[in-house]
Amino acid sequence: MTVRSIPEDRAMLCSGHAACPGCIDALTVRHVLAGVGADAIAVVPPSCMAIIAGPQPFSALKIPVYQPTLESSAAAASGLRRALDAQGRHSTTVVVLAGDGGTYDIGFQCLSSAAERNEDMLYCCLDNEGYMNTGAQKSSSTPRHAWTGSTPAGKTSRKKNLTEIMAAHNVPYVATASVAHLADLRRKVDKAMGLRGLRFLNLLIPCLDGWGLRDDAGLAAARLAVESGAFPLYEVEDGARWTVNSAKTRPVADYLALQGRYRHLTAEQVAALQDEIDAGWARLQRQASASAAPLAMPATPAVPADRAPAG
Ligand SMILES: Cc1ncc(C[n+]2csc(CCOP(=O)(O)OP(=O)(O)O)c2C)c(N)n1
Ligand code: SF4
Ligand SMILES: [Mg+2]
Repeated sequence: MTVRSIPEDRAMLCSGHAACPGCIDALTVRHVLAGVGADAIAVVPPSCMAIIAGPQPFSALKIPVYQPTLESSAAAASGLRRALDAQGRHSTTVVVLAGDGGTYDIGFQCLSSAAERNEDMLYCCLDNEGYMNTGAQKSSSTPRHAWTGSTPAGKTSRKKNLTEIMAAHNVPYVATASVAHLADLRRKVDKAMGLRGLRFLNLLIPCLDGWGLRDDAGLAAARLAVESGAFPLYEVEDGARWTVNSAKTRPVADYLALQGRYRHLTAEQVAALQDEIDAGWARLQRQASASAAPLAMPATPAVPADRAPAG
């Protein structure tokens, strides 16, 4: 068995789903759910993933799906967790599959408070850097200078660094990942599944339509995002131990050139984006080297006794 193969009993996203042809949102979720397994409930707010999962009573997912409002995924997941625990179903995973608009922006308040309470859930942000299923409007995840339907001259502010914000909540596990680096993604899902408490995965999903990509360029864009350092792969345990899992091997210009949303950029704007990425990369390296020192933070908060797995 290779990391690419998914046994039938772990294939939780079926064919016949409604993703745009070629979109790696579906591929990403297929691999995330292969790591999560059948004993799970998905929380899917309005987003591309809600469309992909399908309209009731139809579903492309083999696990139960709860669709909350756009702003309430982490609160809905907290409630489901408590209901499952009250029934003694401690081993059932609550997995959130939300977009960046529903996570960085409108759902952030309840995500932050769920993180503060260390609610036991796997929260996955499917980050396509915009409100894509409603026609590609900007979110606070959209990078500077990118075209969107609501920033026709390019976005003027930078991408919010939600991964670092989540790490600052000192939850057990926070990581970035991409299906273009599949072994790393599957390892991170497995690692998250081995922990309790709030685990947050930020997954980059190049949007074919919103980013101006060819139908077969989703994986290439994801790979270039990592290799240019625009979307570095890293993980943070207990808010304290930072590990970088990728290398920065090419200029951001290679990544930008693939995408229609950056077609209007001047050479100065490309250079400014390169400077921004270089500064972010240097900061990440400093975090990783500083956390190689002995731990100053308490270790992973224990799951409260009344919510500990049975047996
Ligand atoms: C309060 C509220 N405002 C607006 C909407 C309309 N709406 C549904 S999905 C969506 C976009 C969500 O974007 P994101 O979370 O990034 O998911 P994506 O579509 O990009 O996967 C919007 C604006 C809504 N459902 N609820
Ligand atoms: S709108 Fe973009 S992110 Fe959404 S399914 Fe289509 S290609 Fe994928
Ligand atoms: Mg989005």
